[in-house]
Amino acid sequence: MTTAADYSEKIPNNVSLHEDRRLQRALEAWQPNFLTWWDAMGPALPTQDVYLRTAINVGREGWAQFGFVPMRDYRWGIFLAERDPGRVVGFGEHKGDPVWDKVPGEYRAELQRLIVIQGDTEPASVEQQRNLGATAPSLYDLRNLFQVNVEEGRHLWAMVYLLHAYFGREGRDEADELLARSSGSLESPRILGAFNEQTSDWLSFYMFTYFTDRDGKFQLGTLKESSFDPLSRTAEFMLKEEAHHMMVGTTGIDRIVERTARVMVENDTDDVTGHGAIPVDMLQKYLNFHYSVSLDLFGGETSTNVANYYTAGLKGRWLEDRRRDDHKLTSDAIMVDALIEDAATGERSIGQTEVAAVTGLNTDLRREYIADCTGGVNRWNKILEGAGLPQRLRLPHVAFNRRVGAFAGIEATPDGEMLPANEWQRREGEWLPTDVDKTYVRSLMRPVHERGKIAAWIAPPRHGINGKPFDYDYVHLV
Ligand code: BYC
Repeated sequence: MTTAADYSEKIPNNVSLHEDRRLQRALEAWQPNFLTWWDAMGPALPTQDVYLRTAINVGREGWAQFGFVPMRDYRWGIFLAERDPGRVVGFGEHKGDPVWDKVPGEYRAELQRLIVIQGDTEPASVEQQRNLGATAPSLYDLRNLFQVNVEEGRHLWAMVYLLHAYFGREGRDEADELLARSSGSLESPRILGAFNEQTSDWLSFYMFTYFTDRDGKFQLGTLKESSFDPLSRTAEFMLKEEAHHMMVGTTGIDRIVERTARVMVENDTDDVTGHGAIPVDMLQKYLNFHYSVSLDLFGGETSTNVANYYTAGLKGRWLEDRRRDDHKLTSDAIMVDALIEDAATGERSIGQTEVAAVTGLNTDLRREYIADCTGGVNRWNKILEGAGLPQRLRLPHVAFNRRVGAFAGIEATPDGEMLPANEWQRREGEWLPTDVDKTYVRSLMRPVHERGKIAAWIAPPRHGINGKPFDYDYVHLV
């Protein structure tokens, strides 16, 4: 069972940290490094305090409390979901065995790698969002940005705890490295592609929290299935916080589409740039970008890594226990997206090919993700439809703008037609944000830090946070 959350300690936790003095000391030694990183790479806008949610326990009810907190004093804690003492391995070759409380020697390297990759994304996103506070469209949005930032910080703590507690000296070194790499750095970049991209405006922020945080949801969902129980319990609790991040993205884009639609109708024009709103075709380009770089985060369509992770019981499938098969997949097959070469002519085309189910598991997860993303697009299209407009947003083809996996070496249109490189270069600006688009979006990013006010390119939210109204003083600036 979990112990009650101990909030009196330097590092709030529900893992009885005080019982392991060595671990406690190691984490307390890492804490000032974390704060130094936070000061240098975290939110740049100076604030007095922010109306924030802080995780305090893991129960179904009352797991978090709300209140004004100076961000630097946020209580970043270590919380694992309650232990299920009867839990058994749900998939792979150890299916049915009791889950592991320690790291099995033979899987040490793989588990460490998964935890490091997960951990690396958390500070990366904080770095990417560092300067957004200066151009927030409202205090409500500013508060949500900071909420996301502090919780990504907590997710970093979650992974650092696992590295310190279960991976010895190497784990401690990796925890240090998590603070040493930085997003976009040439010498020492973040591990995964999307986490080195810039998030320099709020449209990108909402697209990121919709599409990239959603990769987080699905990856954490697979880690929640892990036979390494501490990882599973950590991921389970992180998913709770993650839901808010996706709400920020979903409703953020809702509100932009709503504003655009309104300006289009009121002025009877598609070109809303003269009215300070963001045109639908520009929204589509930002969507295309964030969606395609997020598809890359699922790795190759076929992967021996993922096959090994699954067979060993380290990383499961999305909602593993709802799958109606033997959860071992030793003789199953799956169709995956692929570049097919015609044996006779050598001509290549976008198609599908059959592979062993275990090697196709990145595709399986990516498809779950795509289905989930469709939900957002349908929502935004309902807003356009409700306004009586014919425009619609859509997800581009899986081969569009890919840098990882089967389609990394080709170019394709959003409709999935292959293009020669020179044609792609000529037409890329039709589908991805151009410098002109980016300059326009950035020109809209003027701070609105007055209580109850909102920028002209986005509609106000329907609800405030924790029952508070939109015009609440969510952030006290210095
Ligand atoms: N960029 O076998 P392959 C989140 C590497 S987001 C650069 O095809 P695999 C969050 C790969 O590492 C969730 N490199 O793929 C969101 C491998 O390198 P090694 C983050 C890439 O291993 C918002 C090689 O290419 N969590 O939480 O089956 C805000 C061959 O790879 C990329 C996780 O991802 C890329 N896009 O799958 C805050 C979970 N893709 O090992 C937070 C942990 C692949 O040969 N990670 N590579 O040197 C994993 O499960 C897997 O490592 C991946 C890749 C899904 C990322």
